[in-house]
Amino acid sequence: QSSLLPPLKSVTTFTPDWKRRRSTCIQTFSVSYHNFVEFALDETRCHTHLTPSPLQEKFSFMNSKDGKGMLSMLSFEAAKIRLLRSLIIETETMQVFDFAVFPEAEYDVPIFCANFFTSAKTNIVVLDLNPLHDVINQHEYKDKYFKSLIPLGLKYTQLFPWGGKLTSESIKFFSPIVIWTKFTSDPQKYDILYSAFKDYYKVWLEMICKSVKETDESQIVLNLEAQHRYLTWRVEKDPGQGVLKKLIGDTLAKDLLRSFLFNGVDQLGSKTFYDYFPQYCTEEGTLHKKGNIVGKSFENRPWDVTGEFIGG
Ligand code: BLA
Repeated sequence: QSSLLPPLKSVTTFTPDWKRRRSTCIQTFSVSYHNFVEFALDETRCHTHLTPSPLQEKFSFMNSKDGKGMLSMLSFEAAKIRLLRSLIIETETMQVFDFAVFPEAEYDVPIFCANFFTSAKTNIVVLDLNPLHDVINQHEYKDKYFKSLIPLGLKYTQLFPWGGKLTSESIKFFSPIVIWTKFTSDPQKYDILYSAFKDYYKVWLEMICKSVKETDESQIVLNLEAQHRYLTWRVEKDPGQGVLKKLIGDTLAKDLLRSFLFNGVDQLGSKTFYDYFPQYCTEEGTLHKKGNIVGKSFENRPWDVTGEFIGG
């Protein structure tokens, strides 16, 4: 009898938490974003030592209110890296991957950003090295980080057509190599997305490894403000907010956004959303919650093949 039981030791020793938990839910997706995080962590560990973030204690695993979905969170710190964090959401009808790495303010290295939403019908993908500073008008910053990456961007943006109109301000947080796309579920597309993720992450790691600590205090302040502005934008405007609130309720969703996903928004600066984005302030002084007043723009890719901005 007992020989028919699975070898308990190997299960507990070698099966990661998320795999054991997931085996209890119905899997209908041909992609698992856990492989993406595992790749990123392994690759990071080849270059630097990762220490668990203090956030890990509070944010590790959560079930959705209906008990049918789960949220898995990981967070780390490392030299030059203020925060590396990952959120994976798995429900019967969707999978979400939100992975970001935020450099310390002494480095003007872009923020690594992978943001994938998968449902039975569609996939919404943003994969980018989000620039800290203006890459539309500031050629120095753009050339420093993106000039050599244009061919890599072209390779993938030819495979992943532009996803269509998006919230106008978002474009300022994107780089000339941004992959912004939508596609219907297709195993082959996930393979390409995985390659793109690996390639983009490898070049980002190279960037952070090569980066030299800034000593000019005024430049550090600019980097810090750029990070804070980015966090302020995403905390307020993340299109995933609605889904998160439905899954875990308003209070937990807000805490997850402010304390985990966009950690630093309450610590790195004191400016408000209105200070950074005054165009969102209505006459009554309330924030436009739905959509935005500038509207959606950029039907087509606003970067040409040389990485020049052509969005007007
Ligand atoms: C849609 N997510 C989008 C869109 C963008 C992004 C550009 C298109 C809609 C729009 O622009 O209004 C992502 N936008 C970004 C990113 C930046 C930005 C990464 O400005 C960085 C600067 N997305 C999540 C999470 C969920 C999620 C956690 O991050 C779900 C829990 C879902 N994103 C999601 C959904 C949509 C979406 C459901 C489509 C809904 C919509 O269009 O409003």
